[in-house]
Amino acid sequence: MTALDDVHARLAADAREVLRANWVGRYTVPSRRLYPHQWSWDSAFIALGVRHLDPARAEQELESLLSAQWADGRIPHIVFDPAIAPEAYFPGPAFWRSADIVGSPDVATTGLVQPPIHAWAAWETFRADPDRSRARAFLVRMYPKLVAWHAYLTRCRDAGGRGLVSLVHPWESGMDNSPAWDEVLRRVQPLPVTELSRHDLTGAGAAQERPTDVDYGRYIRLAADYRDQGYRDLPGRGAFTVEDPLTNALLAVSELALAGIATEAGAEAGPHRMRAQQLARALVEVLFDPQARTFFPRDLHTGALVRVYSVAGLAPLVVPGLPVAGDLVKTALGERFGLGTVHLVPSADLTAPTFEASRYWRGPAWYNTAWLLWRGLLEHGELDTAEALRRSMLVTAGRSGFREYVDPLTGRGAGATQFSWSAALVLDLLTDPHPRAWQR
Ligand code: 2M8
Repeated sequence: MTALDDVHARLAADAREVLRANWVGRYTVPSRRLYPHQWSWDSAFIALGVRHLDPARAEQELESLLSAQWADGRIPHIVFDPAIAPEAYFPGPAFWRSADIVGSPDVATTGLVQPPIHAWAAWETFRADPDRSRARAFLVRMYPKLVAWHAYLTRCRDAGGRGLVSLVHPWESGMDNSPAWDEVLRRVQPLPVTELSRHDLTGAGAAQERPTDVDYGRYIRLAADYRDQGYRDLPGRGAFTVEDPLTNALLAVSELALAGIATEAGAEAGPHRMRAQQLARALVEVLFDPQARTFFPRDLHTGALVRVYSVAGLAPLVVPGLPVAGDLVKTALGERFGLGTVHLVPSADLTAPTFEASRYWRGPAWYNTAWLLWRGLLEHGELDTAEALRRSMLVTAGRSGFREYVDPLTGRGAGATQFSWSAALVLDLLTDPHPRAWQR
């Protein structure tokens, strides 16, 4: 064993320990203190790592999330654990009142969604141990639920009428306080701070690393409005209605995964491949800016692109055959993201006045978006750049532990410690450094 093997073996052992400590019997909490329930896209990233340790547990992670699916097909962004005190997370079940909605599950949930990476995670989980997974009919059970999930997004969320999914709340993007949302959020009147019970601000330095009270006032206002309209989508647009490149790119890849899942489940793969192509085409036609060499979100109130760079604009690199992949790689390597010269990849433009190295999604580098970029680079044959990014993730995790995010300039860890998806994705990088591309 070389010294590096040794370091990696220790890192993998530490990652396994985080995932063990955060497992609560049916699912994994993102963080014991800050996020003590089940989160939608967290569980998908967690399954991508846990499949290497215990594929049955990765299946259970996803199945437990999908058992809270609504009758309309949506997968809620948080599934509340009834065993956890209601005041442990704000806004909790009493705010969302999901039980009032016909077609909501027995367990309390939010009514928002998160980026649709679930079919991709289910497919990779299956591939970790196909024989055992087939014996449990995992994909046969998952297939109709995942179809219903994508159908909800396609049927109820195409507010722009161009074949793309739109989001109704910044929390749906997974990148809550991204600078890309600043301009759109300005039309939302924030609730006063006296109406917010923020539990996320306890702990040293937390206020400097989390969204501001004004942001939170707007998040709660938007969520309350959506709740008060019974979580109904079309027709009509709430104050925040945007098409997001990361969400739509993950949906395209998940449709490809669904093609594989369909074949396993005895259904037709063709329609899913076609839908993946339609999404990829619409992404480029509607959200790509050739001058800026990146994707931008679109504000459906103005119909215009929001020309604010963020890592979400690079995420479509995960889509196989993307015709503008070369442009995205150039942007990633350029001064705005500094790929190869910084730790991981920053969530927001390093050169913008809004850049903040330690404040949540306004600059810090996150393991999930770096992992997506890594997969995208591999997909498009950028092997050296991909490997450098993988190494940066491993070295940074080795130094700062499995923090929620890191300062991209110094590698200093911030946010929650023992963060589940950071551990899971590092484990994936260590166990599966040369993942199979879609074509193979
Ligand atoms: C963060 O979002 C939640 C709300 O969903 C929060 O701030 O309380 C985001 O980083 C999101 O992407 C993530 O899924 C969630 C749990 O890790 O935390």
